Amino acid sequence: MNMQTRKNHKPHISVIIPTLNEEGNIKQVINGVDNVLKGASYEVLVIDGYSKDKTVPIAASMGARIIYDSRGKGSALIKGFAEAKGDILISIDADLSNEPKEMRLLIDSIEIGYDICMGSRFITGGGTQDMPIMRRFGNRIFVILVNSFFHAHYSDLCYGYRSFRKDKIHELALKENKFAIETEISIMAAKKHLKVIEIPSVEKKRDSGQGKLRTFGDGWGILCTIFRNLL
Ligand SMILES: Nc1nc2c(ncn2[C@@H]2O[C@H](COP(=O)(O)OP(=O)(O)O)[C@@H](O)[C@H]2O)c(=O)[nH]1
Ligand SMILES: [Mg+2]
Repeated sequence: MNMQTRKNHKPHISVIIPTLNEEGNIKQVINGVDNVLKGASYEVLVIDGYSKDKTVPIAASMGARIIYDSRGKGSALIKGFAEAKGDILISIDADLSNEPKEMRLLIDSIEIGYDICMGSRFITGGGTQDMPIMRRFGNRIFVILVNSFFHAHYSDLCYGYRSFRKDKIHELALKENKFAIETEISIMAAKKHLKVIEIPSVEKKRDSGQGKLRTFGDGWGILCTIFRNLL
């Protein structure tokens, strides 16, 4: 491919949004995505865990493709990755924690040659307003473990605002159904020596509704994932 062709080739982008009872947020999330991607070629996939509220009708009325999954956030993302038609895949939460305009950096990073771009709350320019002290502590410990066991240099781990080169995603052979999915992605990316870049990301407070992550239950799951991958 010569430079001219590359310049003219607009990548197709798939935005993958896992949802569970996000009726108070989903409209604004999709609006935010639409605003930033105006003029680009893209699709929005909502992978819903059988929400009991109006999440699905709202998302469908805004043109999102709806896919159902009953197992958890990880399983929802894996299904989204498999169904996505884009060259660049973006995972973004449905609770208004992630700033849509940061997608520009997520997209650019893949376009300039990285395989995965990970938002990080813990490098200059990043931050979080949605992380109680125990989670902050747990995340830090997990970062240290993953970096030392898998020879990586991550600054953040349990954060789902990321982008991926589509043809690299199958190399990760992802299996985690729950909240350990981000950890599994980071570990597999290190094991497969993928080209990873971190960009600063500011995580805002969840807007409406309840967070589903359980600090201790899911923290234990993440720890198990780290040690299982050592074997
Ligand atoms: N499909 C699906 N999505 C989920 C599930 N649990 C959480 N999510 C979504 O995953 C994203 C992150 O969840 P959240 O509860 O905000 O986790 P936290 O930010 O880590 O506390 C949100 O968009 C949720 O709606 C689930 O079981 N299935
Ligand atoms: Mg959240």
